Amino acid sequence: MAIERTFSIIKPDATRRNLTGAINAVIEKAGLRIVAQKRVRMTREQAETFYGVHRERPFFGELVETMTAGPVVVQVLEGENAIKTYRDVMGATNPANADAGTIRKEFALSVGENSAHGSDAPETAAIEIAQWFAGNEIVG
Ligand code: 3AN
Repeated sequence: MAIERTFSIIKPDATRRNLTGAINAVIEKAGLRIVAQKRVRMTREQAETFYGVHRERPFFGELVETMTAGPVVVQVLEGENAIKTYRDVMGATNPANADAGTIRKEFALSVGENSAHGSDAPETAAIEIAQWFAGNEIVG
């Protein structure tokens, strides 16, 4: 399996509760390397662009509100099979359905405030990484 990169967001519900380090510990324990990271405040426009694929979904407004409610930590994670590995480490979208030990089971508040985002495919990972990081900000 080739080394892959994925894009991660530690969401406002988690930064608000001072969980960045705890989530990073889960990420690193899973064998993923944090090769880029910065704390930013998403603008409404950035959140709408980022989640554009969900624009027609009934929860889109709530999603944009939630993602702009406080600071986020955007990250690039690197490792073998990083996209699937991180999806497994995050757990199910709804924390009620997430497995024990996953980020969402341990930390998420609800399906809307579910603490972490991870890319779902190589194509989206590339687009999401490019939205938030310049090439020289990623140091593998
Ligand atoms: P995932 O982040 O697990 O890939 P998606 O892509 O289906 O899940 O949804 C993107 C984000 O939209 C979720 N992380 C969550 O914050 C939010 N979301 C998804 N479904 C709902 C819902 N039913 N109600 C509120 N927010 C939702």
